[in-house]
Amino acid sequence: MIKGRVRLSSAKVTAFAPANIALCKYWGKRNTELNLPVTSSLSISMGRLGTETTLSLNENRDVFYLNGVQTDQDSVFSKRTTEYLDLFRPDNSFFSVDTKNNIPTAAGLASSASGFAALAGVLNRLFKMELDKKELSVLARLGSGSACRSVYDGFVEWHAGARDDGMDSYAESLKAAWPELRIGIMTVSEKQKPKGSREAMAQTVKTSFFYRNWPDRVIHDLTAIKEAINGRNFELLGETSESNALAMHAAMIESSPAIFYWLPETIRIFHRVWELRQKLVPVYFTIDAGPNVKLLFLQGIENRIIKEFPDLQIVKPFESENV
Ligand code: 2P0
Repeated sequence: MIKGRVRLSSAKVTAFAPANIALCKYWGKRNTELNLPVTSSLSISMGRLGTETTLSLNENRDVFYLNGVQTDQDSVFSKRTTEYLDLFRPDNSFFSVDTKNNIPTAAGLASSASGFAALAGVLNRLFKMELDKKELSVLARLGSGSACRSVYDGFVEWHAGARDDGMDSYAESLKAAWPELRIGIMTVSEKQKPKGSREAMAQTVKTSFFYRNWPDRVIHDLTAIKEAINGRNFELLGETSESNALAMHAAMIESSPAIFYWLPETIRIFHRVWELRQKLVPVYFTIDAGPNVKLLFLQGIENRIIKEFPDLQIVKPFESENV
């Protein structure tokens, strides 16, 4: 179906896609082949942090570069990229893929999300498929679930959909800018995590009793976060996002065997955030499938937060905004 729409091009094409951080998480699939989620989710894209990919056709074999270094054919990166390219590959043709991440690869900052969104973008250009954003989102999802959200800037909702073929499982921009919003990245560890999110997700769905409550939890949290965005209610946004992330981790911790991504430093950061809130400093956190913590706060307290966390990498999600 995808191959039917392609027209060959000899060009070298480049596309950028931002990383994204879920405020209401995607955790669990109803179809592992098509990356169809159990629930909808909602994220914020990370502005200029993400992946830039350059693609061209190559003679004889595929070649992949990750941050300037040619990758081994047997690496996870090469295998996942090859599998994805095979969906589009015309007979007897090969690709050269040059991927540059300005975020730590595999450090819980979802470089696979920006990676597959950028790859879908360059394939769309190289083969002149002229897909709209919604179609691009469906294609990106086939590479990695959360990649369907990285097709857009700003706040993004991924609709879970109900169809078996996944054509109603795509992301959409919420078209709401909140220029004062800041994300602070606290990198606790850049090491490869002990268990990838794909495997962790499947295990949680299969063995966690707490996970049975997750779909209801998401319905509640999505409503609250959208209300918070529409009403610029930062406390509601922060409280709901933080609690949603902890609920996801609770389900993982309660699965068998326990999936526990936090390091001592991760927990220390949680406590520092809670202590600040006790002092009426409005800062919240969210955390993905790894030990790194992302802080949520508004521009007005940026100096206070930098004083508290000098190593923080601050992202202004709406800086180069065009939603
Ligand atoms: C998210 N995560 O919503 C959640 C929160 C991690 C924790 O999406 O198997 O790389 O490729 O669909 O998208 C990470 O999982 O998984 C993720 P696949 P993905 O951002």
